[in-house]
Amino acid sequence: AKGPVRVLVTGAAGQIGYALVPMIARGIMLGADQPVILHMLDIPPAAESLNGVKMELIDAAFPLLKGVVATTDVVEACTGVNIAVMVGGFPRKEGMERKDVMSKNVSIYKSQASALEQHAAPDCKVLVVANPANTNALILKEFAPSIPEKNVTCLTRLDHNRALGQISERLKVPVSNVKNVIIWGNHSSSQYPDVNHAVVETEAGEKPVRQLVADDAWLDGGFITTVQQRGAAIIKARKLSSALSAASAACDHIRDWVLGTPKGTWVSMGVYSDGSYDVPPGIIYSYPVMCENGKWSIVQGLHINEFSRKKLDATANELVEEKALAYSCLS
Ligand code: NAX
Repeated sequence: AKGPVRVLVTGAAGQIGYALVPMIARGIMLGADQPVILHMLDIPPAAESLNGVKMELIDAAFPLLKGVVATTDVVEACTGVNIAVMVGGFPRKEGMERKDVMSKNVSIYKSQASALEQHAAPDCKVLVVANPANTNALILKEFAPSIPEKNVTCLTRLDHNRALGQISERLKVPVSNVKNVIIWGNHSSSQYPDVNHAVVETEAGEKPVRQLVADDAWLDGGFITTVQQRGAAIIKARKLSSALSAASAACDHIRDWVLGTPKGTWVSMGVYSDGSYDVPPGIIYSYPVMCENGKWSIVQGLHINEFSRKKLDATANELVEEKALAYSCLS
């Protein structure tokens, strides 16, 4: 039998945390044969609520769950973790400037970077969910220099799954038959959901999404804005931001990273740019990736047309600006 894997969830008393921890404890993230020990971190005002989540995890009697650490101590939370899902952060409140939110989160991610670097397992894989996700991940990477840069990623899988969902709804095909959409860039409204390489599995083999949809105006217009604005649409409908879909996407991200992507299929992950596709190096940028043996690699050689080029550059520029803003908060 496999030994338990320690999974940290920060912000575990929040809405995404509440949806995510039972998924992890049920084996959705790491597989039905993989025991887990959950480490849950939140801040002191949420300590009582966090303890309530721990009580419910005990009450759910999950067979794979071999232990629960619920704490407000970041060192205790990070000690020995193999996977860290960083959901905790400071939310943007009405009337707050972008710089103020950035400043709060940069200081959280700077200090949690040090705790992870010093106390996590040496091979720890990190997924940042909290916004601004790409830039929080970048700060974490910069302030945890001994964690391999390939181990620090951010979540754009929710956007990727939203894009799959939109194509599935439009074509009335099962979402599992749609693959290889791409989210490029920032997890913000500047992201570029790209279907130029996406396909649908049909009885007659794989067909390009563009050919089946046969509506370029929608694919280059309404489809893109729907995916970009989906988070806002959920808030409008639910009066709360996405939680179950975000939690599910976080599980998909880690599962594919650890257990591998199916042959011929790629997914979107925010990773440290190496300059692929002429994106500036030194930012965390969402790319199409394939995973094997616990490692991701950027899918190379895809043709980028002029329309896409502009969109890849615009979202890269936003990330370069966010990076500068984050550093100005540090000085
Ligand atoms: P909640 O406000 O419900 O939960 C956040 C939790 O983090 C709270 O319990 C809070 O006490 C805790 N927290 C705050 N500071 C902390 C710290 N320093 N250490 C540990 N915990 C801390 O927000 P929720 O709806 O769960 O969303 C969490 C984050 O995910 C937000 O930043 C949100 O913007 C982001 N999202 C990112 C998505 C993505 O695709 N990358 C999509 C969903 C979501 O909007």
